[in-house]
Amino acid sequence: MLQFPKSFFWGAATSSYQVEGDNVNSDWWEWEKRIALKGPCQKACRHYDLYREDFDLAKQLNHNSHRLSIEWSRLEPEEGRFLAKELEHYKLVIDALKERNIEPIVTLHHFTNPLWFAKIGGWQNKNAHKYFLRYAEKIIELLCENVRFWVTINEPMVYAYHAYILGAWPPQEKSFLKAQAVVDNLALSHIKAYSLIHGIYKKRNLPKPFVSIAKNMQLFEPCKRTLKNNLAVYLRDKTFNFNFLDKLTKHKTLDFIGINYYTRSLVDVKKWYFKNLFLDCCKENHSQLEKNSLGWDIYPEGLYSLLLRLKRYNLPIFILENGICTEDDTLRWAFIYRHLKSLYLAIREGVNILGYIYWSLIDNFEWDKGFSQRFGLIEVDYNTYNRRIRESAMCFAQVCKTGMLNHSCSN
Ligand code: IFM
Repeated sequence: MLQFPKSFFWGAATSSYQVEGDNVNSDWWEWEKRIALKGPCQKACRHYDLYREDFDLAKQLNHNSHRLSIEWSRLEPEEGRFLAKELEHYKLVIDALKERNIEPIVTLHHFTNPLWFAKIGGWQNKNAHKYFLRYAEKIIELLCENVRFWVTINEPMVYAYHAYILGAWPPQEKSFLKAQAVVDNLALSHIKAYSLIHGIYKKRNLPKPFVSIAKNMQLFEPCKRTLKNNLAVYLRDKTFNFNFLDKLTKHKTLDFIGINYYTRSLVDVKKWYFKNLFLDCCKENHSQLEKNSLGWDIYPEGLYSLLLRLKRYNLPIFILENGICTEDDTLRWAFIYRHLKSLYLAIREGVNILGYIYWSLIDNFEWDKGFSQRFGLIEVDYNTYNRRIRESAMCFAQVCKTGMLNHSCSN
């Protein structure tokens, strides 16, 4: 039996576009239509209407915290025009969590943008931070009385990689230079938002908030130990995992470190070109590890070793996402168990961890993969929008209730 700290946060996450439905003023909505994406978002999980029912389920599962995001394109569908109705909606969403004694963790940007913002260059626009801050100010002024945890940007490197290097997400660019500009603008926006948020809380005499980002981290490992592979592992680890955090900590703009962890990445570089050093992955299946339904290696040991390396920042760490898409719910519980064990071992080694948020509370829209991937503790029937609690969710609920981890989960 493994015992976690008493004051641990336990919960699950969602993001607005992936669950709400009908976010018609977002760049993703327009892009899905334009490229005729198979399995477009449409009504998603109808969480916009059903959030109270979903939070009842989270409560029933003993969650004491919940991570969600605000859809910028709903609040500001046209430049500078904020909709009172949508501001009121998010106020009610946060109230609904508070009424259930669930701590809200609020993300300001989770991959999607208002279409008008995308049309003026999105995160490549040198004034991007000004637009972002204007929106951030509105929502922070509105919610500050009820929110302590803010996540400014979700997975900045993942966003830049998919949208500006791989060309898999809107605006489908393939340019390292553009990606770098986007990453710089995201960092600047965080740094400015950090001061903005703290300033608002100070002005209103509220206790200090906790502000961070959600940083996706992967363990990079070489397929074979060659010079090219070793160099690539070093470069990717530095640029993907650490540079962004280094910059924000240098500016003293993180109150904790938010981490999203899913998998490791096997590196196998074919040529000595810049592009290959950063992009080549192991094509032949060298990995013997179990995988999720997207083919990602399940590797809890990677979480442990990254957590120990994060100790050097001397900041508390919050796991803001960790999860598995699978049709096999037994595998889901095994995944959660093994990752929690890694967390426990890291805590024993002196890593200060605030909590663990599973991705995701409910099945949802997995971006360009549509609805086929099932990450949820709760299953969603996309015909009826009925919810069904999975067995793995019940096992996790025991941990949330007792703070104790026991593999043989009996419900
Ligand atoms: O669904 C995504 C989420 O939006 C960001 N983190 C990773 C998840 C699984 O791919």
